[in-house]
Amino acid sequence: MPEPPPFDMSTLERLDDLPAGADDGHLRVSVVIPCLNEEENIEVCVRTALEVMQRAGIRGEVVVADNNSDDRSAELARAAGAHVVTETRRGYGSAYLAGFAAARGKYIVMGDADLTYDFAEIPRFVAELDKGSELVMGDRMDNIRPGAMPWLHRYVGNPILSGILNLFFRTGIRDAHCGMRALRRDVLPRLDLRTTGMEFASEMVIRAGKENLKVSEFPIDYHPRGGTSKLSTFRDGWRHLRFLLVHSPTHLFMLPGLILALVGTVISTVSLTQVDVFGREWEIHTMIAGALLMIVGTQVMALGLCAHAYGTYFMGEKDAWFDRMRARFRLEHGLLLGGAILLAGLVICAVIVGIWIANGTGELSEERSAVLAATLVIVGMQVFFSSFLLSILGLRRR
Ligand SMILES: Nc1nc2c(ncn2[C@@H]2O[C@H](COP(=O)(O)OP(=O)(O)OP(=O)(O)O)[C@@H](O)[C@H]2O)c(=O)[nH]1
Ligand SMILES: [Mg+2]
Repeated sequence: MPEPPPFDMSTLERLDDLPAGADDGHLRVSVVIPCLNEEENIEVCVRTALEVMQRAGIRGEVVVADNNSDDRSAELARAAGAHVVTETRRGYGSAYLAGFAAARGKYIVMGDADLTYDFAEIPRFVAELDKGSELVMGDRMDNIRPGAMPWLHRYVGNPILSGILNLFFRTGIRDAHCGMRALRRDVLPRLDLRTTGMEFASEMVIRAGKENLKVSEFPIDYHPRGGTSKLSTFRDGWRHLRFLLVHSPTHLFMLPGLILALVGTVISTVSLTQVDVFGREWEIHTMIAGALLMIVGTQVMALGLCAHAYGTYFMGEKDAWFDRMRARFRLEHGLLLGGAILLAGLVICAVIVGIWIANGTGELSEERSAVLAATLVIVGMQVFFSSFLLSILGLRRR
């Protein structure tokens, strides 16, 4: 990024008598910059942002959310004309939440304090918001300058995490981790952002999708960073992945649980019916494997239903699938289903005891039926008691 022309401090429109976060109808843009030990870069970032806005005739401010830097970042940012807020809790998300709380513009433009993003793009982001977008995302993927993004992030981390994000949440956003973006400040209450780390980037995109915000995306350049990176490949990658999983009970529990239970059912049926598969019959060990999968599968699905319930009742999730299920099935349906499965298992147990008695209580070789009976009893009890747990979760729903 070229060194910007000197910025004339007298044109700064800092309205320091306004409380942080208060509305000022005339301030159009707050550029919010999270900053942790960026003394090499912060001054240029702040000056460029202010200068670009001044030139474009945009009445704006720069808010630097300093993450309690150990270096001179805060002092340099202040001297360059930024409003500096300090957030002692570390983390990209924590820094942004503090910066957002202090921002007063109608729009917020976000960008790192590391010279990777070109703040000359600010007016383009503002224009997109003016056209009606509520969240505007930069897309770096086709314009990554040499040395700007490590190979592992470019070809592995980013595509995998963005792919999973779109598979789970269907946002259609190509570069979900881009740090340069813009949004209307009045959508923040709807986004209700909470995460403290790098996963904040994903949270914003997912929440925007769930709230049906009008989102647009356009290509921007991504430059090599000044100073040292604060991103930790595996820790931050895992935080993103973990965030995606815990916000999608369908993909974390329901689909894997369903697949396990179905595969278990097929395997058990093959063993029970003694049909020829791959040129041989499959005996008791196969039956045990099938039973294991059926039990684990139902357990995982039951947990998934509880997770859906919790999300719908207490986290304000809009979950059409769960709502349809709820409209169709009541506690008593679950109890009847669980009871019926349990009863089927007990009947098979009784038959096995009957055979044993008929054989003079001597030798007994009903292993596969016994495993089936045990499986049905376990699954029946799971369904029965999980139905009660689901009902308990709904007692105090909001
Ligand atoms: N990771 C991290 N970044 C923080 C924190 N607090 C503020 N930041 C700022 O958040 C921005 C993003 O961090 P970067 O280190 O640039 O991470 P990145 O953009 O994902 O990775 P790079 O490609 O290396 O720039 C920078 O401006 C940091 O100074 C924090 O606690 N952790
Ligand atoms: Mg960066």
